[in-house]
Amino acid sequence: MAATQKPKRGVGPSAELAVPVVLVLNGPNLNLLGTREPAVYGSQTLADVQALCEQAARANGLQCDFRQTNHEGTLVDWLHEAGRLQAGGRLAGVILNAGAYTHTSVALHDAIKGTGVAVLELHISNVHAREAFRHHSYISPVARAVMAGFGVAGYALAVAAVAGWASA
Ligand code: CA2
Repeated sequence: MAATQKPKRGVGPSAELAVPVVLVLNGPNLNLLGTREPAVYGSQTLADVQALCEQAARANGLQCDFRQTNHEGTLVDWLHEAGRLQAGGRLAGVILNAGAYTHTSVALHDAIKGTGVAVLELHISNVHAREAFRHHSYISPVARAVMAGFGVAGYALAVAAVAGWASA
């Protein structure tokens, strides 16, 4: 390959390494999706949402890394990991549904600010149409974008939006 040629994405032995990653992080209780409160969160399970994200990622030329935890510190660690991916030029962006930590966590705010990671804050429900305690987010001031109220279909829309960041 001539020095002026750019390596082609998706070609060659390290092709998978060259595909930008969309990291989809889910916080507490989202493992319960599809089991209760279908009027608020729909009837699809988290496994269904993962399949949706993986399909959207493939369609948009991204590699999807989909995770869920009930632990705040684990989300902080994963944001730090995202920061290292971003520094290595491998991260398209993070889709973060921090669940109830959205409304409580200074630690998540600091992790996003401290790493400079590009975060799309996502909520399945329209948090602004719900209880007052869900109206404030510690994530929004440090997020690049915010989406709420599209149901689980919002995850696929979010993956497409993050793909736009990667190619911008
Ligand atoms: O709308 C969202 O995506 C939320 O982030 C979901 C969180 C909630 O605390 C936020 O205010 C808004 C809760 C996730 C819990 O999901 C469940 C799903 C089914 C059954 C029980 C909980």
